[in-house]
This record gives sequence, C-alpha cells and structure tokens, in this order.
Amino acid sequence: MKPIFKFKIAIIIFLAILFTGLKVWSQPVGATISNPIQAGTLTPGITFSDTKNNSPSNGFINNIGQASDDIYYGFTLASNAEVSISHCASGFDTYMYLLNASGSIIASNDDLGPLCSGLQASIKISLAAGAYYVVSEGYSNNSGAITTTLSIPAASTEVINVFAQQVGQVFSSLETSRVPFGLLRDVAMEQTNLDNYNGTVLVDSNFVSNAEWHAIYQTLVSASIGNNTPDFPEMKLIDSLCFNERGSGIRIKRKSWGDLKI
Ligand SMILES: [Ca+2]
Ligand SMILES: [Ca+2]
Repeated sequence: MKPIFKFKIAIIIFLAILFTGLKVWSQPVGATISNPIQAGTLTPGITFSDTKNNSPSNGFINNIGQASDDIYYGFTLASNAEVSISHCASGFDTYMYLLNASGSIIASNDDLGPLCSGLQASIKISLAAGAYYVVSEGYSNNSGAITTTLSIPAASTEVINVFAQQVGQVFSSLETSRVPFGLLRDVAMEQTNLDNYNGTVLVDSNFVSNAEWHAIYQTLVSASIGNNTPDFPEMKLIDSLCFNERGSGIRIKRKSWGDLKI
C-alpha cells in the first residue's frame, strides 16, 4: 500500500472516531435512562413541568417503545402516593411509559388516558415510595414539543377537611358573621402558641425563624371563620414574595399588601 493511501485511511478512521465521539458526547440530558432529566423528589401539591422536543435533530435517541426518540425523566417518591403524569399540554400525538427503578415498564398510555381527553398520553397510578422513570415520546415516529408534568396531591387536604368538619360541628350554632376580622382563635389548628408572639413580652427584636413564621401564619389561616375572613394567600406565594424581601428581622415586607406586623 502506498504511503498516501495509508495516510487517507488514517484520516478517515480519525474522522469516524471523532464523529462518533461527538455524537455520544452531544446527547442531551434525557436521552437515556442513565442520564435522565431529574424531576427530583415530588412535593405534594407542587407540579413539575418540562417541555422538550423529541425531533431527531435534538439528539434524543430511540431506546424503547415507539419508533420516535425518547425523553427520559427520573423522579422519586418519599412515600406512597398517587402520581399524575401527563402530556395534556402537548400539541401532537404522544406516547408515555412509566418504568420502575430497574427500567421495566409498569404502565403505558397512548390516547384518552385519565388526565387528557385526546391523543396526548397520561397516567394516574398509585405507587410505592422509590425511584421511577417516565419516557415521553411521540406515537409511532411522530415528534414535536412534549410537555411532561408530574404531580402528587397536596398531602394535608384530607387532614384539613376532617379537622374543618369537626370544628364546624362544634361551632355550628355560632353566628360567624359577627366574629371580628373573620378570625377566631378557638377554631384554629394551633401549630404554635400565639401567646408567645402577642407583643406583651418585650424583646429587642421580633425576629422569628422561617419555621416559626410558617407556624404562625398557618395557625392564623386555620383560624378563618365566616365570610368576612381576610384573603390569605397560599403559603408558597407568601414564601416567594416575602422571604426574599425580609430584612434583619424587624418586620416582614410584602410586595403587594404593605407591611405585615407580627
Ligand atoms: Ca421510542
Ligand atoms: Ca397518543
């Protein structure tokens, strides 16, 4: 073989290795079960949502199920829960698989699942605590933007309802509209002793920890009674608006409603 041919062959081999290496290296997160998009440990009442396009040009590859490229998500359950997984917000015919920690398929859906009315896939299933994977892809070889959402129900709803029913029976004869400010401490699910924060004990600061503040606020929310109750924003909204504005413990500054003194 002439030296020039050897040189050409070496170049071709080098380019082939380089191309293959780049292809593997350029696979996006979510292309394989070993490198899934992490949804983390699902939080009760909080929806995880992510949109990715499984078009072949985006580098997700076809490992499982339909002929289209797969997008892998990983999530964990801290305890047993009913998990809702949906593609409802996607704009084309999708398909979905739910895998256990070993990668075995434990559920799948094409159309008309429990959460979506059309060609978008969805699954609603009770699962034990542990790690799972969701595969989002298109039916057959369809591709496009797929919005995958994961959620578990708010954990405290049932407890609050039971508590509210019992309190409602106790105070059924109370004329709630006459309760000043719509707050009655006797009906509250007290998560802290409010007397510790009534201002009668003078201290050099009214600083409370994040956990104490949550306990105070949630106690006040649960003291709501009647139809003249103030509008309490959800705790997560309070968190997002308040704590990034919180000063040195002198007061809590709210973006929309002025200062809240406690
Ligand atoms: Ca596939
Ligand atoms: Ca479908």
